[in-house]
Amino acid sequence: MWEKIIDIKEEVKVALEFGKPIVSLESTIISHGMPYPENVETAKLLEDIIRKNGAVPATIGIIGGRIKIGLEDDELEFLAKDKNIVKVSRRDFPEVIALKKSGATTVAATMILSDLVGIKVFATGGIGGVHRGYSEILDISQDLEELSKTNVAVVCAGVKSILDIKSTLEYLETKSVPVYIIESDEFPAFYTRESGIKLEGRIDKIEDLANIINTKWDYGFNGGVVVANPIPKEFAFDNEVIDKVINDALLEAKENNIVGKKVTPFLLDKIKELTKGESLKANIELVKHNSKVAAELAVNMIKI
Ligand code: PSU
Ligand code: MN
Repeated sequence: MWEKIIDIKEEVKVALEFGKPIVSLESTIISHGMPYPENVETAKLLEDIIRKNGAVPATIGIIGGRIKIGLEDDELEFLAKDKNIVKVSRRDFPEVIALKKSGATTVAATMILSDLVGIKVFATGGIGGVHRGYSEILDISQDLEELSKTNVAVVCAGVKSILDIKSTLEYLETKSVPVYIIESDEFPAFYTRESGIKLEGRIDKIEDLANIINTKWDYGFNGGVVVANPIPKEFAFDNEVIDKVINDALLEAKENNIVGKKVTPFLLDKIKELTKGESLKANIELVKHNSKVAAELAVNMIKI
């Protein structure tokens, strides 16, 4: 069924055919995570970084009900600019396909499509998770459910403290999702290298990580892998500064009764506003770094 609605960009098609390393990228970060024109500039930059590091980039999105594995420049521009792009996670696929809508794929949706065509490594900024106050309002991202069953390694800068990071990590453990951290003993919190949570799973050699992930899937241990890559020191925020900003953003979301899939984009936008754009700069730098590490991982997974 899927073949009927999927278009694979030539560069990606050739890479798949010849077993070359490929890294996928999501589009929610473009449509709902960053403002124009920084979003489209960043999207193109990430593709270049992946190419420079020996892999082929595949930015994934949905245009008029068709699944695009690798977006052309005009399609990227459209997803970056148009105001009616649907934020697509697992449950939204039938609607956008049937009604021929255009959609930006979340971490969950990008994992589904990556796996479908055989892409094993995916780079993004941050994954969704268990929201703060979940005991009152049960807000848990579909990203976590997807990580529990879909064979894709997601390179991210950890989890933002708009979320309950501890509960997110417990949930991942419950769902048997391995978490690895690049060159650190502490799980990173997106804008900062620290979250106060020390974990096992430190990786100092990317070959080791590639070996572990290949082994996981070779032996049938299905499901995703979280690769947490701390933001480079020079771009990291001060813990106290970002904590205050996030608390203010959370308060505003509550006051404005923001619910469902609008919560995360609302908070990201508020954080950007409250940091006067500094958060956007950090966001761009960390996702650049993640793209580089993801390309290295994809290259090593093929070498072994
Ligand atoms: N976290 C970020 N930036 C993002 C997202 C999350 O720091 O852009 C996006 C990703 O696409 C992620 C989605 O998959 O939000 C999660 O949304 P929700 O919390 O509604 O599941
Ligand atoms: Mn949610």
